[in-house]
Amino acid sequence: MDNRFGKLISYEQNKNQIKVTYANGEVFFTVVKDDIIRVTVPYFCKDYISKAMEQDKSQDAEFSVQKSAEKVAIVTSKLQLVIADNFTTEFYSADGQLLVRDYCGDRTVEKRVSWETMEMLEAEGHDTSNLQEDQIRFQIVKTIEDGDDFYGLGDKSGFMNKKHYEYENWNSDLPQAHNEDFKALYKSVPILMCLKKSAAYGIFFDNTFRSKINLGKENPEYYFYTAEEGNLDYYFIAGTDLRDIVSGYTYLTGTTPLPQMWTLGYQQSRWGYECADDINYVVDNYRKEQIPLDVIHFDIDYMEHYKVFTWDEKNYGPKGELFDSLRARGVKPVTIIDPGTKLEKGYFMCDEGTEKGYFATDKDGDIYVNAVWPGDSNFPDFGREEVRNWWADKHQILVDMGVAGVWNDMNEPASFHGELPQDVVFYDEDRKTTHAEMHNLYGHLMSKSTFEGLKAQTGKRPFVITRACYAGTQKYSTVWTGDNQSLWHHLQMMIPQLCNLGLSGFAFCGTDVGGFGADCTPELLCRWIEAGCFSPLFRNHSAKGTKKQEPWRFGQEVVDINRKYIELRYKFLPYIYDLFYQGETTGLPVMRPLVLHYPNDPEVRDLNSEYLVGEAILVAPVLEQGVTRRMVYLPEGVWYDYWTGERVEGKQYILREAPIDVCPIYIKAGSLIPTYDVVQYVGEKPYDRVTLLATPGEARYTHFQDNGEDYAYQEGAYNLYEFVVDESEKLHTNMIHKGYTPYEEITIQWIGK
Ligand code: MIG
Repeated sequence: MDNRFGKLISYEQNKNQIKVTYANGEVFFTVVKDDIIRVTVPYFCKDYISKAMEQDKSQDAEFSVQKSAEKVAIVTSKLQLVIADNFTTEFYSADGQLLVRDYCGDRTVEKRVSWETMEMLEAEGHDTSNLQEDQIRFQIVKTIEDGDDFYGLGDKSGFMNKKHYEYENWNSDLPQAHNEDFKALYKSVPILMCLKKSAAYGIFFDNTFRSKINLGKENPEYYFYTAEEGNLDYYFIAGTDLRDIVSGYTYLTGTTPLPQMWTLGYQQSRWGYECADDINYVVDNYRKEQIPLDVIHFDIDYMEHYKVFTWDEKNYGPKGELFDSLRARGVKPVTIIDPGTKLEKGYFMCDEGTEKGYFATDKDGDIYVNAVWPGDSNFPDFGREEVRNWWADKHQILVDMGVAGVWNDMNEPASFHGELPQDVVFYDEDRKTTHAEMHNLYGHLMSKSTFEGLKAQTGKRPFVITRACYAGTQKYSTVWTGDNQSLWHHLQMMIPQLCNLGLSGFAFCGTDVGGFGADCTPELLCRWIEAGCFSPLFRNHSAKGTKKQEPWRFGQEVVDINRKYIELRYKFLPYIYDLFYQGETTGLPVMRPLVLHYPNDPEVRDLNSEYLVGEAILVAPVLEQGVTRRMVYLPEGVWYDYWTGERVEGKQYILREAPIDVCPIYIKAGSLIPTYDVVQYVGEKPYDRVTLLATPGEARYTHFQDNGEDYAYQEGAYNLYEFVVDESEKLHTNMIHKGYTPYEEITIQWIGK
């Protein structure tokens, strides 16, 4: 509600859009589909085109509009919206259950401290952002009902349930250890999901300016969302539980596309592999220790003076040579690319970008300069298609050398001499605008450009990893959670952070295994490899100057434990790949919080220490130093201990022994899980046989098989198998679609029998 609007006067319908006229303003309500209504007040730009969506997502949904006594109601088969004076809205489910309504009282803003006090607090190094007056273009305030819990919001730090916390959307590269009181990290994914006692809804706030969301921290009676500029523009998604909300949200912003199979293999990285020998040593050691490895990452060290799209021949040898030799060993090279291009006459990126006017400028039109790794640098204006195409084309240089994927860093954008001023000029296609609007889109648009370049140049499914992004970036890129540290509480944060990213559309996400900053310990690396072995992006990465973090740096026991869990990962690859294949259609993530599948179980609403892989696998890793047994919650149903085959009844807490080499894993009764023989890298041997792990009970499972690399599957070059286990525990196989070389052998292996 907003008092400035005044009395509701009339409404006007134009196809699926209802314009409501108030005494002092207009609001547009668009029925996108039967469970999604968009609400817009075009304060900023009348025909704003969302960057999160690639096209208008409106369907021809049936709905009716009724006006009675100063109220307008929009009714679809799944949702009812009642609109009243002062832009007051109430959303109900189809059966009349209240989902949410606008809060009609005043916000109880706490008294701010004086400027003098503030200065003293700042001088002492305290964070005073809390105490400053908000800059607000608009605000929406909605009620929190008894039993509401909140999820989603991308990569925010802290716990699974976001209730009673406050966040900001402003892509930020903060070097301190990320804690649960951090308001913003690298990504802005403003999809809020509310799970109620027996319903759910989502609100996607599609605004790229700095915005805030306060989920009952100010007052437990309401939550609010504010933005500094832009349109009030949100999509309301109605559903029964979080699955519906994920589905509605990814319907709007897109699902994570099926990746190449090898990108799901194990990856090693470090900032500080300074020459070809460093890289060769690491790769050869993996092979020697017989620990599978698919990818090696090249951090900024590989470039000449950190100039993007160059290669340091002095330390890494002739272009292409090292990459060829890595590929001969089955290892795919991924190189980092930052957006800042060195300001240096004679450097092709600088010359071309300057001449063509591709860089952001200050408000007076001079090319804007700030420092990043190469020193003074310029920032490509990715908001313009021409610039994105130029940048995309440059990837040919990398592809020609043999690069298999690209890792986009520093694209918040981060800068060493303070943040880019708000008024630096960027474009939204041909509309001139500022950093204030484009900041949160910078990583999104850079990833889109990278994705399109790699796709055109290789014909393969691009492997892009980005640090900064916006809603919808999942269509172009996988993400990692940036600079975590080798801290137990960062291992603990991995589960809620990746699960919330997954709910927010990013099925392909991961954290730096072992921690990026600070020094890892043998025990922490073991527990991290165990906890992370089902995380979609599975990469060990660490910072220059910290303790080296490859498994053999910590002794034989750590090597053996790493091998055990990395082999487990390779065994389960076809299952993870199937989850991606299904997710491309459903939007559901690979790594899932239990609350996604057990919405009616109060025990799982705040569960931060366990996760599901699809529906069949439950992982309950040890996340604390020195701990060798843990309490595991199993939700309803029957579960089988993966290691011992023991049958355990669900809906209870159990105590599981978990010495340093054991990560408790449970398989749901009536599951079929495809597995492959362990290889040292994807492509070492043909995947010509599949073993189905089965737990007792009737089961049905659909399995996808293709070449794992390109888009041929979209033309039918794949197999789809339906496996059924009947009540006599006999396996039946149906080929539902045949378009690829089938397996030579399909076997079943029982757990718990
Ligand atoms: O200012 O490229 O998050 O993964 O190793 C640090 C060096 C820049 C930050 C990334 C990290 C990467 C590092 N980068």
